[in-house]
Amino acid sequence: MEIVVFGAGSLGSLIGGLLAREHDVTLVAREAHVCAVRESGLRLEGAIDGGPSRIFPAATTDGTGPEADLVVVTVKSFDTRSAAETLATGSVDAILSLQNGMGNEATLAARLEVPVLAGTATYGAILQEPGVVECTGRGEVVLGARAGGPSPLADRIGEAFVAAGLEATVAKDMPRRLWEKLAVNAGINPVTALTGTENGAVLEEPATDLARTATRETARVARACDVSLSNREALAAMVDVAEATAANTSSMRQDVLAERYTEIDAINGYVVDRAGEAGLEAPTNRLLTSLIRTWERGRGLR
Ligand code: KPL
Repeated sequence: MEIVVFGAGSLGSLIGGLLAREHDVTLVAREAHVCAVRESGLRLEGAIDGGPSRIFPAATTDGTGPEADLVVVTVKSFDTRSAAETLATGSVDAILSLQNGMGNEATLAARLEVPVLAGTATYGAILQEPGVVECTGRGEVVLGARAGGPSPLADRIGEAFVAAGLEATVAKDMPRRLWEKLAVNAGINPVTALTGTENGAVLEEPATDLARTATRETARVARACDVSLSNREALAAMVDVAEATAANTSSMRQDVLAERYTEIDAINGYVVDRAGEAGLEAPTNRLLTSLIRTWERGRGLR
């Protein structure tokens, strides 16, 4: 399968690198990373079981006019619209969003005439330096039709992921899966970013209260949006991911460390907005959103 990974930062490089063991992969990434991959290949470190640790996917900074069977979109949620505009210049058969936050698939589908699948990824990944990505926690990719239900296309893509050695599941309940992942990120990401800790810190006192409350609030808002996600299910998912990626630096903490704009609007900010529409309060998500936005404003990022 010809696959383009659009926005190959830490997670995109890990997924793209694993896929490149079996498929013809092109990474669309920043210049330094592209130069390193072209020169010496992509080095995969950490929790990858077996298989070559140095692989040679194609790499480019220019995502215009892509031609592929599949584009895996891994850009930050706030870059989704511009990614869609670039992807519209090419000829691709299917798009899979593997991004944090909500609303990415709708943004892509509104601008593209190809099928857009929804997905979540709970692998922990860090780009150690250009050309080197470390897997800090083996998670899984879940993908499927964005409105839910069966999808032969999702089945084919799921098989392609599994053939490359990725943990991948095809789900018929993607709206619920996306809310569950949102609940995981709402608990882990801002708490680890604000406290400067690894994901495992949300399993311990005192951070655990904050993370659990944000996760529970998210599940409540999901139910108000007609998605069947119990508090227990959301909490179990958050704890599972925090355990599996305990040593990982969450993507939001990576953004804060690099003094970059974060995905707070598409994660906790999204929860606050949907809560407001449903006439609910989500005070912990509101507090976490305000703190991260204040940090962004202080750095001149917002
Ligand atoms: O999605 C993640 C992120 O960091 O954004 C998790 C799964 C929490 C892994 O760190």
